[in-house]
Amino acid sequence: MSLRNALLAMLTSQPMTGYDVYKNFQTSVGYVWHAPDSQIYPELRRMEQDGLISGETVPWGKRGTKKRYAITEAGVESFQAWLNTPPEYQRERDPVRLRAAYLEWAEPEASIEFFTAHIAYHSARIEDWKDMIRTLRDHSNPTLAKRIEGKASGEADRITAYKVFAYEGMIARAEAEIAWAERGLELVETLERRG
Ligand code: VNL
Repeated sequence: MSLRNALLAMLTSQPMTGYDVYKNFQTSVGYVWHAPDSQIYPELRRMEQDGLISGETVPWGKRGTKKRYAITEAGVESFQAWLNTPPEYQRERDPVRLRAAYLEWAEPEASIEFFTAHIAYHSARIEDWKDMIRTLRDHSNPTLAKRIEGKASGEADRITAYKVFAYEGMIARAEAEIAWAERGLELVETLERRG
């Protein structure tokens, strides 16, 4: 269901071919909802069958054609119904905390490696998200640029502010992960000190 909404989000910016959906996805909403092309193309076909998007055949190259998807009225309604309904929460399935809970079984070196990798992963993601915030603020992100094309500047600011806010949430969470992993390194140091 979430992938479907992420794809509807893409098509609220402009009509696109499947390939353009895929490309735009990877440089926008894919930063908060990762999905490979093997999920995107079949889901677009199902969404067309369900009437949420409509595929129009348009000329392509010398003699070819391609299908361009546009969100339908039913698609917009479904997207808004989702946004106007509170989210459903899934109970925890957290591989990192599961592992942390049993580090008494691990080699201390492996525990140190675990927390160090955790810090490196989240640090890298923070950099990606900060870059994204920059390209949202300066409107150079191609998906956002299309989305705000022809819009009054107040409306463009409103559209942009929510996207920036989403990334600020991602960054805040990653910073908390890093702080936690740093405490984990200290804990391993304290608990596994030998001799
Ligand atoms: C959009 C553009 C969304 C860039 C994004 O992430 C993004 C958009 C949610 O215009 O839909 O990073």
